[in-house]
Amino acid sequence: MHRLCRLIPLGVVAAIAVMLVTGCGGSSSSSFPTIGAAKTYSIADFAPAVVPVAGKPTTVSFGIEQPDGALMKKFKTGSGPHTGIHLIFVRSDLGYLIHVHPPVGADGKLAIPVTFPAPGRYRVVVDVYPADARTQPNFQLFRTITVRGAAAPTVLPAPGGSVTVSGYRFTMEHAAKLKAIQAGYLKIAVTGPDGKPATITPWLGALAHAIFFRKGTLDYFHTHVCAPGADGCTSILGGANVTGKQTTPGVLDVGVLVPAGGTWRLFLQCEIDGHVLTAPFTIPVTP
Ligand SMILES: [Cu+2]
Repeated sequence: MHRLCRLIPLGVVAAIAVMLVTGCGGSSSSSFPTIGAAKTYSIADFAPAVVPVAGKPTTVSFGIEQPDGALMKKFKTGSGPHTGIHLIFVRSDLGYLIHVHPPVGADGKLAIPVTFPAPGRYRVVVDVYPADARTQPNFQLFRTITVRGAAAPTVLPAPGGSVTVSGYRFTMEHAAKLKAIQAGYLKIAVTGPDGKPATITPWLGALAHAIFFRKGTLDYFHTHVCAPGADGCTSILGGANVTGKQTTPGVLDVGVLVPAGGTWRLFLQCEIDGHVLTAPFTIPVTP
């Protein structure tokens, strides 16, 4: 079975609308039916909206309210990366990213401790994969969290180059000329502290998670690099799709398929030698 990830273009309401038509009873022919508000999926009981301090664990909790008002209790399961709930926090200047998968309680409540690295305003992306997805495999809901304190602004580096994280070096070896809504690839080589190609271990169902946010609007796109033979690694946007792969050990072909031009930041996440590493790059995309 092919499991595909359809990422919703930003600005589109990430929900299935159920129109309720009321007021149709009776014999009067003079009144028009009243159309109720569209019922959608939404985040319920989100807490906290304000985090007291950076560097200390804070429990973030919420539920996914369904159109019928009940909390969603069943999420998609399986071996690939496109399952359950991805909970992602990105600071509004694209300086920091957190990516976790909160466990689902029997009552549908989700809670997970999160340690924010620095003060500032964070966009919260809840990427939901319902168990009974019919029309689309996933959708996203959004919130904002503010971590108290003065935020030192992040200056995004120039595109390309290298990033060293905990002694591991990520080098952009080739960047395609990227255009909005067209699949393109970035070749990123990873070496260990010894300078040799790194051995990347699958983490959360993928060899690497490529999480993209657009500067300013904080539009979101998320794709994966999978081990050979793994399924559920293709991302679709409009009529285009992209599947990342590891060409040679330690070299990742990361697929990019973003909905709009502008400056994007790629947060490439993978596990090497027991460490989960996040390597950020600046990615220009023409409209
Ligand atoms: Cu992922």
